[in-house]
Amino acid sequence: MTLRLICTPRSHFSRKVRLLLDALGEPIELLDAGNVADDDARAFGPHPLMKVPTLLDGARAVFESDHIAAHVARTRDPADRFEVLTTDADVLNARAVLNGIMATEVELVLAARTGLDTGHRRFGKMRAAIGQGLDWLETHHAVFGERPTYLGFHLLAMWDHLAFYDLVPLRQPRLRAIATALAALPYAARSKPV
Ligand SMILES: N[C@@H](CCC(=O)N[C@@H](CS)C(=O)NCC(=O)O)C(=O)O
Repeated sequence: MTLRLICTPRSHFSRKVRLLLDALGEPIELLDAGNVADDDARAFGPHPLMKVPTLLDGARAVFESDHIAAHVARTRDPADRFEVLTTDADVLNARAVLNGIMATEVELVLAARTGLDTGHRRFGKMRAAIGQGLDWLETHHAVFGERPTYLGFHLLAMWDHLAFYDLVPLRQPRLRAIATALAALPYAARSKPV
Protein backbone atom coordinates (compact mmCIF):
# COMPACT_ATOMS: atom_id res chain seq x y z
CA MET A 1 0.00 0.00 0.00
CA THR A 2 1.32 3.45 -0.94
CA LEU A 3 2.53 5.52 1.98
CA ARG A 4 0.85 8.89 2.51
CA LEU A 5 2.47 11.87 4.16
CA ILE A 6 0.55 14.79 5.62
CA CYS A 7 2.96 17.64 5.06
CA THR A 8 3.42 21.01 3.38
CA PRO A 9 5.69 21.86 0.43
CA ARG A 10 7.90 24.12 2.58
CA SER A 11 8.04 22.04 5.76
CA HIS A 12 11.66 21.13 6.53
CA PHE A 13 10.62 18.45 9.06
CA SER A 14 8.58 16.88 6.28
CA ARG A 15 11.37 17.29 3.73
CA LYS A 16 13.93 15.17 5.56
CA VAL A 17 11.41 12.32 5.47
CA ARG A 18 10.61 13.00 1.80
CA LEU A 19 14.32 12.94 0.93
CA LEU A 20 14.68 9.57 2.64
CA LEU A 21 11.64 8.15 0.84
CA ASP A 22 12.85 9.50 -2.52
CA ALA A 23 16.35 8.12 -1.90
CA LEU A 24 14.80 4.71 -1.24
CA GLY A 25 12.62 5.00 -4.36
CA GLU A 26 9.57 4.52 -2.16
CA PRO A 27 6.40 5.97 -3.72
CA ILE A 28 4.59 8.48 -1.56
CA GLU A 29 1.33 10.35 -1.78
CA LEU A 30 1.63 13.87 -0.38
CA LEU A 31 -1.38 15.36 1.44
CA ASP A 32 -0.97 19.13 1.82
CA ALA A 33 -2.04 20.44 5.24
CA GLY A 34 -2.04 24.06 4.00
CA ASN A 35 -1.04 26.86 6.35
CA VAL A 36 0.38 25.20 9.48
CA ALA A 37 -0.28 28.39 11.47
CA ASP A 38 -4.00 27.69 11.14
CA ASP A 39 -5.80 25.86 13.95
CA ASP A 40 -8.28 23.84 11.92
CA ALA A 41 -7.45 20.40 13.35
CA ARG A 42 -8.92 18.59 10.32
CA ALA A 43 -6.00 19.70 8.12
CA PHE A 44 -3.53 17.80 10.32
CA GLY A 45 -5.25 14.42 10.17
CA PRO A 46 -4.79 12.39 13.34
CA HIS A 47 -1.97 14.53 14.84
CA PRO A 48 -3.39 16.05 18.05
CA LEU A 49 -0.69 18.74 18.20
CA MET A 50 -1.64 20.09 14.74
CA LYS A 51 1.85 19.69 13.30
CA VAL A 52 3.26 18.07 10.18
CA PRO A 53 4.55 15.60 9.14
CA THR A 54 2.38 12.60 9.88
CA LEU A 55 2.91 9.35 7.98
CA LEU A 56 -0.08 7.18 7.13
CA ASP A 57 0.98 3.59 6.48
CA GLY A 58 -2.31 1.85 5.84
CA ALA A 59 -4.28 2.14 9.08
CA ARG A 60 -1.19 3.13 11.11
CA ALA A 61 -0.35 6.77 11.75
CA VAL A 62 3.20 7.76 12.76
CA PHE A 63 4.00 11.20 14.25
CA GLU A 64 7.44 12.92 14.49
CA SER A 65 9.81 13.13 11.54
CA ASP A 66 12.55 10.98 13.09
CA HIS A 67 10.05 8.35 14.23
CA ILE A 68 8.60 8.34 10.72
CA ALA A 69 12.08 7.86 9.26
CA ALA A 70 12.72 4.99 11.69
CA HIS A 71 9.39 3.39 10.75
CA VAL A 72 10.27 3.68 7.06
CA ALA A 73 13.73 2.16 7.62
CA ARG A 74 12.37 -0.72 9.69
CA THR A 75 9.54 -1.55 7.26
CA ARG A 76 11.02 -0.60 3.84
CA ASP A 77 14.80 -0.76 4.16
CA PRO A 78 15.94 -3.47 6.59
CA ALA A 79 19.56 -2.89 5.47
CA ASP A 80 19.18 0.70 6.73
CA ARG A 81 21.25 2.09 3.84
CA PHE A 82 20.89 5.68 5.06
CA GLU A 83 21.77 4.98 8.70
CA VAL A 84 18.45 6.09 10.10
CA LEU A 85 18.57 3.59 12.97
CA THR A 86 22.02 4.53 14.20
CA THR A 87 22.64 4.92 17.92
CA ASP A 88 25.95 6.72 17.44
CA ALA A 89 26.03 9.50 20.06
CA ASP A 90 27.75 11.99 17.73
CA VAL A 91 25.07 11.53 15.08
CA LEU A 92 22.30 11.80 17.68
CA ASN A 93 23.84 15.01 19.04
CA ALA A 94 23.95 16.46 15.52
CA ARG A 95 20.31 15.44 15.02
CA ALA A 96 19.37 17.15 18.29
CA VAL A 97 21.03 20.38 17.17
CA LEU A 98 19.46 20.19 13.70
CA ASN A 99 16.02 19.52 15.19
CA GLY A 100 16.48 22.35 17.70
CA ILE A 101 17.40 24.84 14.98
CA MET A 102 14.46 23.71 12.86
CA ALA A 103 11.99 23.95 15.74
CA THR A 104 13.26 27.45 16.54
CA GLU A 105 12.84 28.42 12.89
CA VAL A 106 9.23 27.24 13.04
CA GLU A 107 8.59 29.50 16.03
CA LEU A 108 10.14 32.51 14.28
CA VAL A 109 8.36 31.92 10.97
CA LEU A 110 4.97 31.29 12.58
CA ALA A 111 5.38 34.25 14.95
CA ALA A 112 5.96 36.54 11.97
CA ARG A 113 3.12 34.90 10.02
CA THR A 114 0.64 35.44 12.86
CA GLY A 115 1.62 39.05 13.44
CA LEU A 116 3.85 38.83 16.55
CA ASP A 117 6.66 41.35 16.97
CA THR A 118 9.77 39.26 16.26
CA GLY A 119 11.90 42.16 17.50
CA HIS A 120 11.08 41.03 21.08
CA ARG A 121 14.19 39.82 22.91
CA ARG A 122 12.81 36.30 23.26
CA PHE A 123 13.03 36.03 19.48
CA GLY A 124 16.48 37.62 19.57
CA LYS A 125 17.68 34.75 21.75
CA MET A 126 16.11 32.31 19.28
CA ARG A 127 18.03 33.83 16.36
CA ALA A 128 21.22 33.70 18.45
CA ALA A 129 20.57 30.03 19.26
CA ILE A 130 20.18 29.24 15.57
CA GLY A 131 23.51 30.96 14.85
CA GLN A 132 25.26 29.07 17.66
CA GLY A 133 23.71 25.80 16.52
CA LEU A 134 24.98 26.37 13.00
CA ASP A 135 28.46 27.16 14.32
CA TRP A 136 28.40 23.96 16.40
CA LEU A 137 27.43 21.92 13.34
CA GLU A 138 30.18 23.61 11.33
CA THR A 139 32.75 22.59 13.97
CA HIS A 140 31.38 19.03 13.97
CA HIS A 141 30.95 18.79 10.18
CA ALA A 142 32.89 15.49 10.02
CA VAL A 143 29.83 13.73 11.45
CA PHE A 144 28.07 14.16 8.09
CA GLY A 145 30.52 11.74 6.44
CA GLU A 146 31.28 11.31 2.77
CA ARG A 147 28.13 9.69 1.44
CA PRO A 148 24.42 10.57 1.63
CA THR A 149 22.74 9.49 4.85
CA TYR A 150 19.59 10.55 6.68
CA LEU A 151 21.74 12.98 8.68
CA GLY A 152 22.74 14.68 5.42
CA PHE A 153 19.10 14.84 4.32
CA HIS A 154 18.35 16.47 7.66
CA LEU A 155 21.06 19.08 7.04
CA LEU A 156 19.87 19.80 3.50
CA ALA A 157 16.28 20.24 4.68
CA MET A 158 17.39 22.69 7.37
CA TRP A 159 19.85 24.58 5.15
CA ASP A 160 17.46 25.19 2.25
CA HIS A 161 14.72 26.25 4.65
CA LEU A 162 17.01 28.76 6.39
CA ALA A 163 18.06 30.10 2.99
CA PHE A 164 14.44 30.29 1.85
CA TYR A 165 13.24 32.27 4.88
CA ASP A 166 16.47 34.27 5.27
CA LEU A 167 16.19 34.23 9.08
CA VAL A 168 19.89 34.38 9.93
CA PRO A 169 23.09 34.89 7.91
CA LEU A 170 24.46 31.56 6.65
CA ARG A 171 28.18 31.89 7.30
CA GLN A 172 29.28 28.25 7.59
CA PRO A 173 31.31 27.26 4.50
CA ARG A 174 31.64 23.55 5.33
CA LEU A 175 27.91 23.15 5.93
CA ARG A 176 27.25 25.04 2.71
CA ALA A 177 29.57 22.70 0.78
CA ILE A 178 27.89 19.59 2.21
CA ALA A 179 24.41 20.96 1.47
CA THR A 180 25.43 21.96 -2.06
CA ALA A 181 26.76 18.47 -2.78
CA LEU A 182 23.58 16.86 -1.46
CA ALA A 183 21.40 19.28 -3.43
CA ALA A 184 22.92 17.85 -6.62
CA LEU A 185 21.48 14.38 -5.89
CA PRO A 186 18.90 13.48 -8.56
CA TYR A 187 16.02 13.33 -6.07
CA ALA A 188 16.86 16.46 -4.05
CA ALA A 189 15.25 19.14 -6.25
CA ARG A 190 11.80 17.53 -6.10
CA SER A 191 11.28 18.52 -2.46
CA LYS A 192 13.16 21.86 -2.45
CA PRO A 193 11.02 24.67 -0.94
CA VAL A 194 9.72 27.13 -3.53
N1 LIG B 1 9.15 17.51 16.24
C1 LIG B 1 8.26 17.58 15.11
C2 LIG B 1 8.19 19.02 14.64
C3 LIG B 1 7.12 19.23 13.58
C4 LIG B 1 6.87 20.71 13.30
O1 LIG B 1 7.17 21.60 14.12
N2 LIG B 1 6.31 20.97 12.12
C5 LIG B 1 5.93 22.32 11.77
C6 LIG B 1 6.03 22.52 10.26
S1 LIG B 1 7.68 22.29 9.63
C7 LIG B 1 4.49 22.54 12.15
O2 LIG B 1 3.64 21.78 11.73
N3 LIG B 1 4.20 23.58 12.94
C8 LIG B 1 2.86 23.94 13.32
C9 LIG B 1 2.82 24.54 14.68
O3 LIG B 1 3.87 24.54 15.37
O4 LIG B 1 1.78 25.01 15.08
C10 LIG B 1 8.78 16.63 14.01
O5 LIG B 1 9.99 16.33 13.99
O6 LIG B 1 7.99 16.13 13.20
